[in-house]
Amino acid sequence: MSKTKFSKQSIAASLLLLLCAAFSSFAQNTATLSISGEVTTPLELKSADLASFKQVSHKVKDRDGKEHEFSGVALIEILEKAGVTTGAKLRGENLAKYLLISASDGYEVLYSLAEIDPDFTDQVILLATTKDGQPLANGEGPFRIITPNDKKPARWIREVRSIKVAFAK
Ligand SMILES: Nc1nc2c(c(=O)[nH]1)N[C@H]1C(S)=C(S)[C@@H](COP(=O)(O)O)O[C@H]1N2
Ligand SMILES: [Mo]
Repeated sequence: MSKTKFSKQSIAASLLLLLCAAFSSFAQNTATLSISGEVTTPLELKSADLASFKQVSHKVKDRDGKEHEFSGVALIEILEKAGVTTGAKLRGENLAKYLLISASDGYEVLYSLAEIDPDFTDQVILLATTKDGQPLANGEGPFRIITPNDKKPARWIREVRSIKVAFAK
């Protein structure tokens, strides 16, 4: 009689790997992005919620000079949905508002509203959900900001969890 090929240990290890993979994909699909602060409609978005927005993509070089195509939704669209002062309303005291964007690792970056608004700039800042056609991996997604005109990618914040709109004073 030949002995069975798979030991109990290797079966247990495989099951554990499968469980981990399932959990990480679950975590990616359920991670939410909250938009709060100076908004009329606070939002809690999951990646599936972004499918109904117009999809935009950018080809950009990463810090190693490698080109990647990111796609997702223009950040301004999300802000408009939340009722942030954009367009004709982005004047006077509203020009002193900023976005504080925070990631799950504690990393934070800041943008002013005028940097994002199409009345002020042609740059389309992206809330990306895919890279080279694949959903953003754990550690990068499900949401990442891509700012094509920044000369270095330090504000391309990975694993975005919250965007707070506030007055600077
Ligand atoms: N959440 C998070 N995003 C981050 C960072 C970080 O530490 N945490 N580092 C930034 C910096 S300094 C750079 S250079 C780029 C690096 O991007 P990469 O990991 O895709 O090469 O990510 C940016 N986004
Ligand atoms: Mo960096």
